[in-house]
Amino acid sequence: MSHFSFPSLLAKAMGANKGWTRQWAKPQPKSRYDVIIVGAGGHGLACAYYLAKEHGITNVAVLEKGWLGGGNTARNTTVIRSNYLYDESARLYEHALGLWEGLSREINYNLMFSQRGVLGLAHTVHDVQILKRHIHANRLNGIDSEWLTPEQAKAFCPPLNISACARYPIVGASLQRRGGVARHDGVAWGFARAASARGVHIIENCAVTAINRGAGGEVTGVETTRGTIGAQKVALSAAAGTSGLMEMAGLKIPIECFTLQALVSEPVAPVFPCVAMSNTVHAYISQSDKGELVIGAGTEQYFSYSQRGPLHSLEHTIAAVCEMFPLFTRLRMLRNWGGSVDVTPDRSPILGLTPVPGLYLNAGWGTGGFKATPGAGHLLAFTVAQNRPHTINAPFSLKRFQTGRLIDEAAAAAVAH
Ligand code: FAD
Ligand code: PYC
Repeated sequence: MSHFSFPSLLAKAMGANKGWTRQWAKPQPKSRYDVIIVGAGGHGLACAYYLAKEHGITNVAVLEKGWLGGGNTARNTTVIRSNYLYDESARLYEHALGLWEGLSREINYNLMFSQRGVLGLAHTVHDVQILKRHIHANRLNGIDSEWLTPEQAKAFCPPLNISACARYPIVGASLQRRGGVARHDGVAWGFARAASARGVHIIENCAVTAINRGAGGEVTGVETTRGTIGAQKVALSAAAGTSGLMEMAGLKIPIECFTLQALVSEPVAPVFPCVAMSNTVHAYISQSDKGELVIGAGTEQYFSYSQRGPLHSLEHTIAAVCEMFPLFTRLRMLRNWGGSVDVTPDRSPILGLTPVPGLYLNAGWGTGGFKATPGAGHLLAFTVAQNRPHTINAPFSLKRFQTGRLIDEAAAAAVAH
């Protein structure tokens, strides 16, 4: 028999124990924790890390029904930006962007965070008006955002076709230079390792099947596929799984789930220097450090918890990409996938307390929650630790659907979501 097993060779090849691979302790669940976080996506893991780091709460378990970072965290196209329209959203996403800027160093994990700039392409007078309105609002909020002519956009993104003969000619573009991309699964692994190092338990293959409540209605723990686990506080951070979990606690929330698809091309040499997004033709594109072009579609127009979607919407997306970037006409698609995104009526997240004492909610990030990962985790940790929302997430309460004080970011996705 060979001296080396395949896993040990693989671990060696990946540099195991050098501090940068996918390493974290795999504990058995305890019978009781101070805080249980449901969902080991980027948000739940970030929350666990900040609970331990900033609030000294380490008796924490993150329960995950599948594997760590296997939900939308692993399925997104990694666009990061903070150029949202409304003041509340600008504060929220800028808080997250500020955390991204120091995160690789803070958690000692290369998140491949790359501020290569995010272009929002305009094809019509209407696009120009919407994008300029965003730029003005962003600047009033101290967020970098600027307007480019077609020629300036082409200088920034050379593959862009700015011919006036194009079916949807480019008439200008918004640019957030501090926007960019990061390595999506690295974010989950990095936060997992950093939280685990501070004593947090991350428990995979452990689906929550019921929320337990005491005589006063307060949370007392959860039922799981690995048994009953007690907790003083439970934070739900389960994306498309949220409505079901809230119903387990006797609450209904205004969230609908849709499939959102993406694809990558075969890898090519570096050719695409930024992120470019077009709402009108319904496509966005960047290039990963592996060389694949990362291309995203719009949401499917029917409810679904499925993590796959039909090919015809991808065909539409690819046609749009080829119109804007004719250089890519002969590239081949390598793989495609989908995720089920949790969408609220105003396209803004819910982050705060719930009517159930000890139950906290982080959901409704829809098509745009990757960019928020450190910020959402940071604010959820604050909310859980203090039992009150931080000023940044206070406007994003569940109550807004009763009071009508919505934060309507329907135009925020920058692509047709
Ligand atoms: P997830 O990563 O989905 O984590 C939730 C976890 O909860 C899952 O792992 C799930 O298994 C677990 N769970 C659910 N129910 C239970 C249960 N009962 N018990 C235990 N565990 C449970 N956002 C951007 O900002 N930029 C983008 O470019 C972007 N592109 C996207 C492209 C696609 C194709 C998709 C699908 C999404 C995109 N998003 C983007 C959105 C982004 O991916 C999500 O908003 C974000 O990843 C949500 O993170 P999360 O940690 O809340 O969710
Ligand atoms: O929110 O920027 C975004 C985004 C891009 C693709 C999906 N969401």
